[in-house]
Amino acid sequence: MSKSLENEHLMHENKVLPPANWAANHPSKPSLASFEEYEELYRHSINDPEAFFGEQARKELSWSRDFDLVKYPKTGFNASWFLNGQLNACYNCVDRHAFANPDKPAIIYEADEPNEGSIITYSELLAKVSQLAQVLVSLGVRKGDTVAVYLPMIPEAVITILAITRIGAIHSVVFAGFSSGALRDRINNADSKIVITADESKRGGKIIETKKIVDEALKEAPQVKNVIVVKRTGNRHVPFNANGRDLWYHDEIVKFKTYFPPTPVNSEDPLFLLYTSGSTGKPKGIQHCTAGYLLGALLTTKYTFDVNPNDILFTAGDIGWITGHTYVIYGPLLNGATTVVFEGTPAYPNFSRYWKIVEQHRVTQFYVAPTALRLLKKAGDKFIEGHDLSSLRSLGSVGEPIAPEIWEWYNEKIGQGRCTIQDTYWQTETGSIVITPLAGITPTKPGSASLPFFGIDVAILDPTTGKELQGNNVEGVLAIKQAWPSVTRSIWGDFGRFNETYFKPYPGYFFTGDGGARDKDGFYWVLGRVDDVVNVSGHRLSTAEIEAAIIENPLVAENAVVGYSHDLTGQAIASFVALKNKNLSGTQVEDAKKQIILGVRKEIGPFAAPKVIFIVDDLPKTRSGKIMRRILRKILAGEEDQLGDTSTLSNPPIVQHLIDAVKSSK
Ligand code: 6R9
Repeated sequence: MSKSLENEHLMHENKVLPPANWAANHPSKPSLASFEEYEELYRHSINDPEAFFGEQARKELSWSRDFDLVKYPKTGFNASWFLNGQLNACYNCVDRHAFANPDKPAIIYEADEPNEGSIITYSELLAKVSQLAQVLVSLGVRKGDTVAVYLPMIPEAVITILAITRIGAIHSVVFAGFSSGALRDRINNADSKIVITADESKRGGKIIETKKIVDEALKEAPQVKNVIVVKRTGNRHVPFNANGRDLWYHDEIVKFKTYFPPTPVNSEDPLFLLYTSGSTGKPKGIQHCTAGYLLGALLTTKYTFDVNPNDILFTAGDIGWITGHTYVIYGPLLNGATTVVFEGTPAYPNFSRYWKIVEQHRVTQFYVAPTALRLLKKAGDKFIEGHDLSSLRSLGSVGEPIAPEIWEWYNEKIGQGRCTIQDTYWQTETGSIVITPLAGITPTKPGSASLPFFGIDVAILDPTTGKELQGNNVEGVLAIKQAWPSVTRSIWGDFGRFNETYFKPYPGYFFTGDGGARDKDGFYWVLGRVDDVVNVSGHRLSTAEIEAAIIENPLVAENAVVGYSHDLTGQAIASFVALKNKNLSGTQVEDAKKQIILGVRKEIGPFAAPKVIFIVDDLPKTRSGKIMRRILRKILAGEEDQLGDTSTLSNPPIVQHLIDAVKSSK
């Protein structure tokens, strides 16, 4: 078996132990005492998930009605958790901490411009969410309704999300980097009647015309009744529909008192939707439920990063993605800790920004995507020098594989012998981290996400037969074989597609879409997507969705999009386009390329734009007309001698044509 392992080199890495003095230097008490304690708890969580999670749920969450049963049915993925229990997400994140520690900072807002931020205590947060909750009620929002959120990284984003949950409504956050077209589709798919947004956004010193994008989206979203607009920049020229549709956030909240009781919801009631990309062009509204998701967010934050109530967690991810949901908002607040909400970029005003924030606020846990680390490593270590990073205990990585040399750099330059690295593997669908080393506890290997979290029973499957590969030193696709509390419950409005996507490919397992390996020590390695999902700077993109945007261009006859590896962004997008008119001049072709890029920016967002476009005569297709993207990927990687089986190609000469097209553009 081991002979056929493509990634055998990974299997020889040795373990790195956490720094010897890690526990001794701990300001209070680590969440777990030893690796053996993890192993014992892990075994218990797998052998008796009901006992394990039942106990944790009662201990960690506040319930307005206790649950009768931990899980039903006992087996299979179509399970419900904490049956007949009732609770409120906002109460668990805010009220209980506001009552105990009213003056404790809940949010440290670090604005795009240094020194323009603010601090919001738990009691202030309770007042603000209460006020906004009443605004929503006054506009007719009820339990079970969806509310769209299109906001930059400002405290109002957190307040908004929590206010929505306070009344039992469902938030549907759309990443503020998405274009009007993508926003419109998500608002319509979720049937949201209220949108909460900002006048403008500021990022890296640049202004983004957020409200204008919303207005454009709403031209084709007739069900939207109201838009609540947060004043971020206060630019007086921002379009505002004064005949009742648009409302200024700040004018509305002051109409209401500063306490409003939370609405208890059932454990399984949806908490939020978050759209993500899959193999097809249509984004999926991943639906998470209340109790199971909250428990996953709480436990993973506490044990992965060793977050204690006195800690200050800085997750440098956007609330528009799952990392922001779980580790900017829910995880830290559920634990009663302090969360940093950072509006800017790692490069503004210079490459020291993250380290300045860490130093200034005495951040204890820092969590970011490798793409930012690659950028900072390249910028040079002088941007780290002189910054006091001694408050840090745990450094997290998320969203894409972290290359060993970046891992080493992170560990050495930022960790400085005091921290452990948490390479956390998980997905929008998993709700919270599923494979990770635990801070100060688990030995690590640069590039490996290491071992599963409590309740996560990982399997490596043979991709063709679907058979589970037993033992160590195995490679295949990554799957999970038991339900756990925070796994997604559905795709919004499409339970059929949900089953089809995650449970049909390998019956009996939740299929992640990633390749994976288990090495000689039982450590897991994530080997990238095996479907048509591309990861650009930690953003998850569907090639089908980009292709659909490109085909909208009237000049385009056919196109195929693939990912290729890129130094800075991890992967980048390449698009192969066959134009309808094959006789365009050089400048006309260049114009067409520009238009194609503009089209993608408009339909999806700037982050999805192809990095390179190859204009070709035709695409490699099977006789039944399917595009063979594998051939395009191999040619781009310079592996044209490893194209594999090309006998099904309907147009074999196309291969040389594609090779020439790629070579001539280099
Ligand atoms: C949390 C998040 C999920 C996809 C996932 C995988 C990739 C995430 C990773 C990783 C290697 C890690 N991914 N963490 N790959 N090592 N530590 O990113 O969710 O946006 O849904 O993306 O990201 O390919 O399937 P999401």
